[in-house]
Amino acid sequence: MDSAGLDAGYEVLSEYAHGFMVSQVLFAACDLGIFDLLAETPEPLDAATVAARLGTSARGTGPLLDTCVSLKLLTVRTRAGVAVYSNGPLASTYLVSSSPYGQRHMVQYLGSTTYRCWTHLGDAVREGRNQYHRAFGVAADQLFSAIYRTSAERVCFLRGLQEVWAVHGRRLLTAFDLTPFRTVCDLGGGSGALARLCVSLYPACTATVLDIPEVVDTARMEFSRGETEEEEEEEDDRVSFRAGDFFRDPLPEADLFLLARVLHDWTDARCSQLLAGVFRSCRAGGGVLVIEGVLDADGRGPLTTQLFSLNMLVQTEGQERTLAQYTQLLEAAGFRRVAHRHPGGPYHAVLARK
Ligand code: SAM
Ligand code: ASE
Repeated sequence: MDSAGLDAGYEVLSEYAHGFMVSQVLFAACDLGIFDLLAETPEPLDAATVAARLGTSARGTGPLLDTCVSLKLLTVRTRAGVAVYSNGPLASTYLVSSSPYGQRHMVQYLGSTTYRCWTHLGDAVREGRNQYHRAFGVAADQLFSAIYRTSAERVCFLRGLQEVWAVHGRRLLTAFDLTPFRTVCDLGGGSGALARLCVSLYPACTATVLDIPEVVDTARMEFSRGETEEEEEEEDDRVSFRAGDFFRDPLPEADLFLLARVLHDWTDARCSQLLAGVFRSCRAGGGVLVIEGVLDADGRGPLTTQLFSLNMLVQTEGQERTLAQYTQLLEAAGFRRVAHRHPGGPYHAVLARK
């Protein structure tokens, strides 16, 4: 290799080896409240003011702000010879708490729980199992007992997971015309955010969110909107919660079952068990809509989905799958006419009919 080739290789290596630092800058800036502070103040702020308002050091704050500028999270200009900072469009849209598209809780979850599990990626690959025991000292024989170690952790997970639907939910739920399906059951529907979006997009439909009892309690207490606006109340009226175990309890009858980021938590055997139950409770002519990241046919991309699949290794019992793998699971359960849409973004929609 010539020296230019060596240098290019070194650059790529260096980017990979230091990639975690980029993540940590994002995590720290969110945690410290930099984006919220800059959103609250009408004027851009200099580093000394940011440090004073957040109670952080001058030595750390300036470099962190300037690094955020290089990452295009913040913008900087000079006012009376002093650098002043404000949020860039990316931060204003996705990192400010008050934004309807805010992703802060997911960033927080990735920076705490997920990051700690990833410190043990090598062990996970060696052993072929998730790393809750090493990372948190908790047994993981019941996966969601490990995921929901404390009520704070449960709220953090559910809050984080629902945020993506504000960005990608609409295009996934309209990738197929779901108008014919009047009763929808969102299995493992968590906070109920996707079910609420579904009834708002399809005014004739009602939805039941089935999840484990602690999640249903949390969803009712922390995520019911309690707004007074009529339209939202009416939407809330069309979403109900039901506590249960989707592996053991009879499922409610429905025209359409939603399975969003549920199958990827589980082994093929568990997925087959779940889909068999879904098939039994699905009305004739009904269907199941699977929303997941989907790997390329050869499993070698896209990179983001491959990383999500490694995340399933360190955090769950499952994996991300190809369309052929989802088709096989669905058809083995009795479903047919498997159709696929990728409206853009990290997730795909796979609709199969009974
Ligand atoms: N569907 C939501 C989404 O995509 O935002 C949440 C997905 S989350 C990764 C998986 C969900 O399955 C959690 O809400 C979890 O509580 C639920 N779950 C796990 N095991 C379950 C079981 N045995 N019965 C019912 N729900 C379960
Ligand atoms: C799960 C989804 C997630 C289980 C653990 C999880 C996510 C983060 N941790 O079903 C959201 C998806 N993002 C990634 C990186 O997998």
